[in-house]
Amino acid sequence: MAHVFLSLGSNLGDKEKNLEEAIQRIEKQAGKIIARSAFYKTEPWGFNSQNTFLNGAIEIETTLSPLDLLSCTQSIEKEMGRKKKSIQGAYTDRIIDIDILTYNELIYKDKKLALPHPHMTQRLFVMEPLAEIAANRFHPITGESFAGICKQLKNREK
Ligand code: PH2
Ligand code: MG
Ligand code: MG
Repeated sequence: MAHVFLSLGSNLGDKEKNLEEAIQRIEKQAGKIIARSAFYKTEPWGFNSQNTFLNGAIEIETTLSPLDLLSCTQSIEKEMGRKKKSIQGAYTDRIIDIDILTYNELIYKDKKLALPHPHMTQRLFVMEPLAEIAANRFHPITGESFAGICKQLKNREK
């Protein structure tokens, strides 16, 4: 069994319902939900949009390999109606985004998937929900606790 942290985000439609539906589908198709954070209202990061986000994080237990888990989360995004991933490399509004943050302590990189998620430590909308459910877990590369990374991001914003 692998322990995996996932980040969830939605900034279109009924965002809360979208996150809830994603969690249900993940539980059915990927594995048991071990922990889930509250949902946080956040401003779009890295692109301009009128639509604020709702973000959350969950921990799951899965027997899927990292690449099978990626196929699974991508097909859930499609089932829920997500269309374009990006327009010319820029982020776009989305019904649902499911990102794999960490998979055990695995460090991995190919064309499709990089673990841990390469941008997670720069994004408060990822680290705040993650630190809520996994304060004392450690980033596989930097060795810092998720709570520590989150605290640094918050201090930087001040
Ligand atoms: N996801 C992005 C880019 N920007 N901003 C917020 N607030 N929340 C997100 O989930 C998010 C983002 C790329 O996936
Ligand atoms: Mg994302
Ligand atoms: Mg994504």
